[in-house]
Amino acid sequence: MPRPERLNADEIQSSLGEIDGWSLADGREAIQKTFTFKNFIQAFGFMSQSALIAEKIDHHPEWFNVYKTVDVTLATHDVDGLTMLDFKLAKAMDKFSQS
Ligand code: H2B
Repeated sequence: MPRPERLNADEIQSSLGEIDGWSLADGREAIQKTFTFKNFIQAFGFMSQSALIAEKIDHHPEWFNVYKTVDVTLATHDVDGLTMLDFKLAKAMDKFSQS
């Protein structure tokens, strides 16, 4: 499958406008969000659901979990920037975090 193209600054801003709680990372073209759950099991369930979609779309998150918190950073390593895959994964993760 061809990799999607790197988004430009305007495309990044408009894509960011479609999702809540995500912001641009410092010093790097990436987006990040901290998810906080009720407990570790909820956090881990979210990570399991996210892992399945990540495998399906062949696009993987960078994340750091401590107890009920998951810090997520999304970027497309292949283009050293952001692509629509990051926003697709961000939207899916937002949905899983609410279920
Ligand atoms: N995940 C992310 N976040 N960025 C990538 O560029 C990427 C990936 N590339 N998962 C994929 C895997 C690539 O390495 C494989 C070979 O398709």
